Amino acid sequence: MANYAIGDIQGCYQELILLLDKINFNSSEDRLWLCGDLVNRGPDSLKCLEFLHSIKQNCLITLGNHDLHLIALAEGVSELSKTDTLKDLLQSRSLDLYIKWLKQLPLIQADTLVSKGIKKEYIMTHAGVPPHWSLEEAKQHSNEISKNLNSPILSKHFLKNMYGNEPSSDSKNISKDERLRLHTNYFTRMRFCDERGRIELKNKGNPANAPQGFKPWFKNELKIMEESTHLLFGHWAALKGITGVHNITALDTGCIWGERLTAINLEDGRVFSCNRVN
Ligand SMILES: [Mn+2]
Repeated sequence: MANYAIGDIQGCYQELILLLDKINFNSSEDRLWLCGDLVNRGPDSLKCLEFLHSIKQNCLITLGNHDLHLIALAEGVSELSKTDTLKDLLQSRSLDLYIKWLKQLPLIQADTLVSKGIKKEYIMTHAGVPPHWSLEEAKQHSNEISKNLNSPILSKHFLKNMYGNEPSSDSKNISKDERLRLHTNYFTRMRFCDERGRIELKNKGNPANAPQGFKPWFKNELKIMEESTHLLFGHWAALKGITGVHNITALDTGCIWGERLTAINLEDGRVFSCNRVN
């Protein structure tokens, strides 16, 4: 059995299939860690979900911002933007099945694996983990989001409320709606933050051009990191897979932007890539 971590797929179905072929993916024993943004912007979101749903027993998945946006569209609380490529998926007869499945996925995944002979705790989120959260706290915050997302009474309100960049930091004084929006932003949209977890969501570019007072989130001292911890995340294509931190791995290598889709074997560290087709 092998564990492979794969970056933002975003509807790049052809590249996903070519990549799985490259790693000799075996659905009877291998496991895929998918950091989210399974859909949108790319050409084949429907095919991606059909396929991933069919191998869901082999997948550990965390939700990304585009997956949450798809859920909001399906629930009728948001509207398609010009850059969304989700029309055929939203018209699919199987939409309800896929939305039900996606809603149950967490914002954080963690498991212990033996990598190069050493036991490691792998932790994955879509965008990152803010500096002031332990693993236990992050799991609680993920559970709170899931509970709201899966509640027939609270779901629509949660989805409508999740859009927006404020508040920018955690405090005991923020309301439940503000807390859920901030925590969803931490898990699924964060790039730059300061050492106390204040986020800046407007800047999407090169990590070297951090806005004043902010760093890439993974350059802060992180409460979640212990000696055997290894973090995995996607979302930030401009990093080109490079964090400069040995136990934090960026998985998004910009397939959607004409670059490539990447899989990393978590047991031996080998990296496999498939270039964007056409
Ligand atoms: Mn994303």
